[in-house]
Amino acid sequence: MKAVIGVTTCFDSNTGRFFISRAYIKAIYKNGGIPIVLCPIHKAEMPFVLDKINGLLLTGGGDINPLIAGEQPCKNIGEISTLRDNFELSLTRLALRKNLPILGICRGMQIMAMSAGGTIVQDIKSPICHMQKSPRYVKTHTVDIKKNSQLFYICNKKVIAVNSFHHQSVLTCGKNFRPCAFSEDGIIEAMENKSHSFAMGIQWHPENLYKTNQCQNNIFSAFISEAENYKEEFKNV
Ligand SMILES: [Mn+2]
Repeated sequence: MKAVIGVTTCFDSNTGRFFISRAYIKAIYKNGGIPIVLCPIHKAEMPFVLDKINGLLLTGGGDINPLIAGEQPCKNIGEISTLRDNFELSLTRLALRKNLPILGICRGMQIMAMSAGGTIVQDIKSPICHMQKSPRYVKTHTVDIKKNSQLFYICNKKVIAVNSFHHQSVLTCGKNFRPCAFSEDGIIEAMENKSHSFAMGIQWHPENLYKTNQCQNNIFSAFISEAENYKEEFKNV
């Protein structure tokens, strides 16, 4: 059966517009999934929406409001949308409880960590550039993948090159998550959940690399395949 994948969107509070990069949509289509775009809804309605999808893709985008973690904003804080933050955090907590397959990309990985009680770094200090100015399909730094991780099994490589468009990163992964890839400066570049069939966070943007890189496409194919086989199972998280 085809998997319906709920995809979260960016929100521009200045113009009142929701928007999303087509690359996510195409990557889902290419791997046999059916994407549907999810806009923020009330918490009481989230279980109803989650019942309609087989997988959740948390997309990239702006920064997460530091006040949610009880922190003051640093000087380099980017654009934030508390509407989007609250929606994605609540939805992800519920999706984790249902064991719904979840792929979190860039900001989406950070949302996943926070929804599991993890923490993020507001502004990375590193000699490695994590906010590249090159086009999105250009790979600019390497990541080292932990052997015996789900990601290693998916990529079948120990070291891969990736693109990088983040100035925030995951500091602690949250309950049941563990880091599974690092850049050379020790930044967590991917994480996965030990007690979940597929809940993976990727700090780079595989949706801009999947066309030419088998390993990057495998991230989507593994996610969609889990979504196709998804059977609801409640977890005590
Ligand atoms: Mn990076």
